[in-house]
Amino acid sequence: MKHHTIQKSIIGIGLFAGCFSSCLAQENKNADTKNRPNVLFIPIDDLRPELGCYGDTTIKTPNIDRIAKEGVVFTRTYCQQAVCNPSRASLLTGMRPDAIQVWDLKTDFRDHVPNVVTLPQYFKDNGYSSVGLGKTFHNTLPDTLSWSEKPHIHGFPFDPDAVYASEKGKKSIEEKKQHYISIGKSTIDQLGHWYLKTFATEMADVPDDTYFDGAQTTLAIEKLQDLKDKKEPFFLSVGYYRPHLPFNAPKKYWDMYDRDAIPLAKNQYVPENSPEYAMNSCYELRYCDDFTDIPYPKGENLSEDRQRLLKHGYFASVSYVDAQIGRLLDALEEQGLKENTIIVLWGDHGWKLGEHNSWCKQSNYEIDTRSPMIISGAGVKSKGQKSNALTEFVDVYPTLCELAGLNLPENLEGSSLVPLLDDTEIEWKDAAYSQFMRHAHHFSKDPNDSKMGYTIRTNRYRYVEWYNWDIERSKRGELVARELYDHFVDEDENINKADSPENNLVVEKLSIKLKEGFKWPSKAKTD
Ligand SMILES: [Ca+2]
Repeated sequence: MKHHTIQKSIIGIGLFAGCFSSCLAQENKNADTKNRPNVLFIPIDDLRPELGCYGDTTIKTPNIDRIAKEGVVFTRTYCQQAVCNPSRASLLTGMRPDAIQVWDLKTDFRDHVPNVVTLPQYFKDNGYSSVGLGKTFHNTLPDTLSWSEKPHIHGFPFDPDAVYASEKGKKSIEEKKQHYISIGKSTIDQLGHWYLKTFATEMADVPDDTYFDGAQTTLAIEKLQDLKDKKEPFFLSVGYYRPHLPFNAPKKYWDMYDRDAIPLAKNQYVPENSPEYAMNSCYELRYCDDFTDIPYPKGENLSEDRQRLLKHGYFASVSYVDAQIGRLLDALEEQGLKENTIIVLWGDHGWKLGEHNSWCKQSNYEIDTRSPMIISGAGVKSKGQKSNALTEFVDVYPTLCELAGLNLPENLEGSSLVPLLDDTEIEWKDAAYSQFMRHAHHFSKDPNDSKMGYTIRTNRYRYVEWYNWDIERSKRGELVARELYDHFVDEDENINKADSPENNLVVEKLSIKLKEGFKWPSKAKTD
């Protein structure tokens, strides 16, 4: 049996990344470029692993399931931080959030690792046409260096995640706009569009292409034809905005579900004995005009009607995106590109739909860190299989390099999953690592009270260590809390058992493993 325990250093390697990768690019270029496989890369915003191919029987995702039939569904893949920008920046650089120092929504990884070569950029440097549609990197940080081409669709805002098409929705936007004008405020983006968000959901009887995800699929299908004609391999990313809030989707996808038959979350309470800052505040949902009054996770439950509306909207949004993926797959087949194309589909983190009495993402819990990932198509031997191996988003970059026959840049922190794509049963990594930075203003009156939680997931346990965090100096302070969840008896992570004396030895071992994984000095700095 092969055993992979690769956990490379995560500190101080970013600066070297650019030089090393460009040297490698030249070496790769000299090899045969034309016969390399294409990559169809499908990031889906806020998609949690509740899909037909993951065993769910309520949600309808026949097209994502089509991808699964031609590849491997990874049932235990973990993002490195459960929120868009750090998760995506980490996956796309192949480096962990601490190495690129991206832990929030505003930091550009190039501020800290300016010369790092991203995954699409590396393929571009190696003779690929690298085309980025929609959201691959975080909305406001599209990283133009990564792409040969980064097309946008005329008429949509720069960040087309909030588009309203119903009369009610359009009226709400117009009223908000007039209000902003009346108080001398504007939210006009770089393309001259107003960017406004109002309601959390919209059921509009409109064609798929009225919203951006449909429109970009039409463009992607045209691009496939262009890319085929170019006769060089392509890396095409089609990044979907739904099911991120607002859950605005055409009516026909809402009509696929009986709202009253959608099951609600079983564990509508925060984990027992957990620190307050471990849970998110649901601010993203509270930002929507029709959900400003929602309770915090430690408060009451959201009414059943409102829970059902949100779950229905989320499911409709997932099925809307699934249908667009079906159009893409059909085009790939019609163009004769299917045989030589690798497909990677991933959601950037999990999402809570009432679990832990919470909504949205942004925690270290299983429900937020566990993310969907399917690798399918060219070069994947185990078709229609599931892998229960502990895998991480940092593994995507080296996997795609190996499948495409490209050398691995030295700075990558993950392991190629190709051995698992060949045989899903082999022994693999014994732990996956994630983290989350909690800004003080979400839970404390003290602006210097921010925390960083580091977590490790093993076959049996989730273990978390929370530290004080100095945001200005990006420095870890003292350990302030621990959490331990035993998945053998508590798979939903409802009872923190870190302080139970019978777990002392387990906690001690997991603490050592956590520090080893994050490559901290043996005497952790606590200044
Ligand atoms: Ca996201």
